[in-house]
Amino acid sequence: MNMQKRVFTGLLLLMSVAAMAQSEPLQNIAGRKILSLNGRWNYITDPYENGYYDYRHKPYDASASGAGGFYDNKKARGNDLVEYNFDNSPTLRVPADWNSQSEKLTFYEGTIWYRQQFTLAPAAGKKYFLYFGAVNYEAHVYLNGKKLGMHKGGFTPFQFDVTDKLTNGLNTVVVKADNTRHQDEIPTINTDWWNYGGITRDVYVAEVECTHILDYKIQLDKSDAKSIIGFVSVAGNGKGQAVSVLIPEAGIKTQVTTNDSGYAAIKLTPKQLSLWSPQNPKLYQVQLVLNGDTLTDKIGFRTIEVKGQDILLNGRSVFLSGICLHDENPLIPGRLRSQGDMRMMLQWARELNCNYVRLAHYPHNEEMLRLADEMGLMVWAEVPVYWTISWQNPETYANAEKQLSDMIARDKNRASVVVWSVGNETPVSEPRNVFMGKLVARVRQLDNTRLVSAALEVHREGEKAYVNDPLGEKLDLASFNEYAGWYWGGVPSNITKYAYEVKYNKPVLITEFGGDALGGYHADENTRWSEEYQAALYRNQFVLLGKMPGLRGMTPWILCDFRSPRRQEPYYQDFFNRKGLISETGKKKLAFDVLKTYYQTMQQQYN
Ligand code: GCB
Repeated sequence: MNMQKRVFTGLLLLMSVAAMAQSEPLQNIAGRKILSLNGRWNYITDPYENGYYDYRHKPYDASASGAGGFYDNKKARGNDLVEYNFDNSPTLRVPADWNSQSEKLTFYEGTIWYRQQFTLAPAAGKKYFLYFGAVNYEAHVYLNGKKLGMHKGGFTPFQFDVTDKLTNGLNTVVVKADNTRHQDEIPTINTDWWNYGGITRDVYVAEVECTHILDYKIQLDKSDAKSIIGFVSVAGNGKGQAVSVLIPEAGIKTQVTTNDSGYAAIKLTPKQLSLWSPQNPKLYQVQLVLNGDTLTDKIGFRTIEVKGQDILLNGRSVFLSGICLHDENPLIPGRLRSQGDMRMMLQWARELNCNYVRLAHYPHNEEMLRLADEMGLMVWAEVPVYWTISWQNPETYANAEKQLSDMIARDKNRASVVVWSVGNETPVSEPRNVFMGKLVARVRQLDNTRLVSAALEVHREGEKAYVNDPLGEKLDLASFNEYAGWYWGGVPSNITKYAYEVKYNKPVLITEFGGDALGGYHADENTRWSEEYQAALYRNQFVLLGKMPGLRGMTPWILCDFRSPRRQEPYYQDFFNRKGLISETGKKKLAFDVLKTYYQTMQQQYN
């Protein structure tokens, strides 16, 4: 086990914390005092959920004693009948998906039990949280045999207050991770990506003071480059706490005092700021000090707004030269596991002359957003409200809204994020319009410093392609996916005869276009699956899209080939979606350079 950072010492304070429920995650987890539980975890594959249900299919953890499940972490003594054993079970790396770690697990969907042990000497008067960056999809978490709670949603963080559940000495965490797909969940059963299971992101124990900074937001006002706005919230004895806010390099040193709910608004007017942009990804060190304890972050300041058909970054019209990314390293292939993986992906985007990325179709790792801040890439961030969701189920809506607000809560301090997306290719209907409209309204309540959008669809009549989804009225951008030259429109040279008719006077952003090419397969421009076909598709797309005067950016689909169970053509696809500009062996296809050159031209036009 990787015992990172400071290891805690001291005695456990026996505090009676009322509920051990899930608590709102700490802002900036990596900036806290943390013990990493990353590393090798023992695991048990449990397709029949024997470790969760008894033979009458009743959950053990709902019984009077709460005992009986694998989370008891039992060991047979003598002749005892115990039909599992974590000690003798194999291990999986955390963070990482399970599918990429064992051939037996490549296609596995269901329950896997994880166990990790760590020693800790909890200190008196401190609070402890067990934090998970993400577990796909449903996680039941137990500490020392006691259930902490359950979390749904494969891409957002969650934590539990474990202050009075920790033992001074050896502690055991058991997680039941279940990635079974269900119609009513977010995402639903049908997606075009691999349903990677497991504890895919970091796990930490964080130690904080009983009264501590829980959350903060510090961002430039959306349309006023002179004001930094936001808030700080204090948990514990939060009322009337003085919090100092320092941005030394910008000459800011001020103090705010929290109200009865532990909340204080922040409004700062720095004399001068060097604004964040892809050309100048300037980040300021921001310090929040409470009772002598300093929490440090690196934050960039920029404005983003829409004016007519222009997108203004720091008041200047920009063209978003982007590319879509999945949270998947094609070379594993599997979920990104480390900062190195993430840097590789974003470096490839920079090499393409991108100033922007679409992190499809769900929240990516927090570290990815921090890297985008540092590397100067604007970001479209999205929730997995993808294709045909159960629009009429109130629980499904609540789940979507929760994932959306958790994503915003986590990433609201990242200058790189310029667009929050509420979903992708959702089919128009009244219940869907209501569902999506509510999500848009929710984003506007939560964050008024960014744009709100969604990836819409087009419908065609003859040679006209219309963008008139009623949801478009509520969005800041006319953003849509279109697959001329692949799913319709014939061969690439044919697509320039089409024309788009966009109903809204808003900046047009093409959120997807593309076609499959098997890396290394060469043929003529009319032969599907060849690199030449894909390159020709890109060239003709630029002509087609260039007909729209409002075109302000694009994120073709996609940077790298990625795994998908929907892609079954055995030779060309072999369970890979091949629309990547980079193959699963890391080879750049011909279209990579075509897009790179186009972006160079666009950047020259806009500079
Ligand atoms: C889309 C989806 C994306 C798919 C892509 C494709 O429209 O948004 O998730 O992977 O098309 O390759 O068909």
